[in-house]
Amino acid sequence: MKKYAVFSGFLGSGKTTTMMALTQYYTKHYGKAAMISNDLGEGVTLADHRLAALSGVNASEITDECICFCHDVLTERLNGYYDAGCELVLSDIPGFGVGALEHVYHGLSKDYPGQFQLAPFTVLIEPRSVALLRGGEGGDMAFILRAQLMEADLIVLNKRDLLTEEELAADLAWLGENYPQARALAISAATGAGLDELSLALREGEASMRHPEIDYEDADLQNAMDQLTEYYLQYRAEVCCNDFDGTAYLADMARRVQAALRDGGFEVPHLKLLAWEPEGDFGKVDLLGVDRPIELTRPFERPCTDLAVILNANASCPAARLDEIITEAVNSVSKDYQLELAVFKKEFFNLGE
Ligand SMILES: Nc1nc2c(ncn2[C@@H]2O[C@H](COP(=O)(O)OP(=O)(O)OP(=O)(O)O)[C@@H](O)[C@H]2O)c(=O)[nH]1
Ligand SMILES: [Mg+2]
Repeated sequence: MKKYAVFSGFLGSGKTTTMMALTQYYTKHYGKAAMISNDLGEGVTLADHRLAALSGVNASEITDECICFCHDVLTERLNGYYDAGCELVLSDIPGFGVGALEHVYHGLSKDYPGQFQLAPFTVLIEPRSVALLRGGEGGDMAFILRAQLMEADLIVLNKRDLLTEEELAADLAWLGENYPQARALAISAATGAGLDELSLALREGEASMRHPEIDYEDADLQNAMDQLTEYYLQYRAEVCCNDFDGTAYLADMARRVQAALRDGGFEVPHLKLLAWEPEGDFGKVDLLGVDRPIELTRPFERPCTDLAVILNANASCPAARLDEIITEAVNSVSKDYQLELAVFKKEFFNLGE
């Protein structure tokens, strides 16, 4: 079996966490699996990929380009995995993912007919986004969420650990009524609940290869793209003496960026801060909005002395302003922790350009 599945879904819905959990679950119970993280930064290492690698998952990354537009690179990578015995390969998609069904699934089947078995086109959504849609809220983001769901063959309601049974049933019923073309199921990538159902849905199901009626020129989509800045930073932070609490360091930085973005009237759908010590201990902090609590996704196990840090952000904020905010936060928080910094890579750009 040479099965390939795209995982679309909004920033922070849990695509990477789910791909990591599923790759491991599937490999243990069904057959070898792998995951590919895809994003646009040039010559960068993605926080998502590094997290998967540090966690021991069979993973790789495609950077510089969206897999929508480099089918040769994607095909070569997929074939490499299948040749190595993989049965299922998962990949995500940069930005908002809208259009991935057309560009990746239809594009691949046109350019490389019959080479791969395409699994149901999978869209992840988190409970908070369902609540926004059900409440008729969400601004420009609502258009994107609806367009993503319209592309879905399989809707995966992730983070079910955050819902009561009644809330879960109501959300699934709402998704079923409003997106009847897709099957909806619920999982928690964090606890592992529902991974078997998801494995089987991908293993046994097929892509419908529909052409949903989505207005890709819609002003809300363009507006959201125009506002979104992607930001990549990689640096090394070394303490001058003693050691320090790496988790608190990352959380303080996230808090500082969050406050500055909130004060400026901006939004940050996802800020990722991943750091690791030379011997492999690592920590991760996530921020999913200016009004949401900072998530200590993975605390360090031991005190830190010498960290490699990757910061990736998507924010609705002009690129130059975001750079000022992040640079100020990194410098001032690092100074508080008496850290010497060496920046390796910095890149940021507006997604609409
Ligand atoms: N409570 C809970 N949190 C989760 C779950 N899955 C993911 N998260 C958290 O949600 C945050 C975002 O998860 P990611 O997997 O990075 O989301 P993503 O969709 O890959 O985000 P982008 O790469 O920005 O598109 C992280 O802090 C995760 O730990 C879940 O099942 N339950
Ligand atoms: Mg991700």
